[in-house]
Amino acid sequence: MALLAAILLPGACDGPHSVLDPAGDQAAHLHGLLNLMLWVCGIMYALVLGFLAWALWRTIRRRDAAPPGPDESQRPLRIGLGAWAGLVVAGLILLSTASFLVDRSLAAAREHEALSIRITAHQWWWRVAYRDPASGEWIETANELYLPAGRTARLELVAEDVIHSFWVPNLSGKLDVIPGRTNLLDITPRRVGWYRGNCAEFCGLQHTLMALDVRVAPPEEFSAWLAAQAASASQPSDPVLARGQDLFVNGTCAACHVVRGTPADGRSGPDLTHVGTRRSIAGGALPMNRGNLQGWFLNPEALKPGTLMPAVVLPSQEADALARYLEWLK
Ligand code: HEC
Ligand SMILES: [Cu+2]
Repeated sequence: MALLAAILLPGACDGPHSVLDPAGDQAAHLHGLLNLMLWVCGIMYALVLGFLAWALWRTIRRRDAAPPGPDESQRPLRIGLGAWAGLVVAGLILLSTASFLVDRSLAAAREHEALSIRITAHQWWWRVAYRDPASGEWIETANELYLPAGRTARLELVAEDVIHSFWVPNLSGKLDVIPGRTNLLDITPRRVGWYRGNCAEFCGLQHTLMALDVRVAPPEEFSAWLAAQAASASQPSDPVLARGQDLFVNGTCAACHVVRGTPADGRSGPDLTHVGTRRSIAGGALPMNRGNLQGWFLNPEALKPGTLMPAVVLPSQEADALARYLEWLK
């Protein structure tokens, strides 16, 4: 399974990614429905094959016997056909009812007071914004979604450019993310862990490198994480880090990226205030570490051809200082 996942799922977001292993209420409901459909359809299919085999066997056996007389009763055939039709109708009613009830249960969580998280899909990354419980301000991060276990989160999904689709198979079904409208998806995660999410609708060249790390955290871990994300970046005292910050703030980077606590306030790229805390970079393209950060900003095209982030030309010492600064942004 792990090998198969490694082949099929590119990039560094490597948590579980399966509808067969639900870790939240909505995924569990869908999994139940899937199981019911498999059983009902499986049994029907087995019955059809069984009757077919029986009919063939009867025909072969009868070929040598005398042909049936005109007076042979049609009653068993009629009863059999009637029973079969009844069974098919009952199966269809069962499946429709179950599907209707599951659909209702997916919508039901919407009545509770939920944690609102705004997710904006971009080519090819996810902007994730939380409302700070202390200040009421929006706190942003990217390509990483933290959810508290046992509490319903309401995801407000919007797209900035083209149609995407949000999908974390272990937690819920997929939902299209459409420019110009907000789609709501409720998730009630139960099992603590890391999961893999991704874009499930072809959205351009780098669609496959549009994954996100999803962390279902115990409530205390979630609150601590949110408080840490809400803080602005601090001022580095180390001269190399200070040089890195200077390059960032006064270079091109600041035109597209925010680092709260510095003058960098560009909005077209991911918020990098705490980029060093993330598990991967650029939509799960690479694991987070200093070497990968440097490789990324020196040549993003090499990794994600078509990406909207331009390369930067820097002497190696400066590139190193910039990468150290990004890694230090915890
Ligand atoms: C024209 C706008 C633009 C400029 C200039 C720019 N970036 Fe980006 N950056 C982006 C976009 C867009 C992404 C998301 C790309 C993707 O994943 O496809 C990104 C992604 C990143 C990421 C990965 C973030 C994450 O959460 O995965 C890092 C790190 C980064 N940029 C650093 C830099 C640095 C350092 C500079 C300056 C040398 C810079 N960027 C200049 C637009 C820009
Ligand atoms: Cu997409």
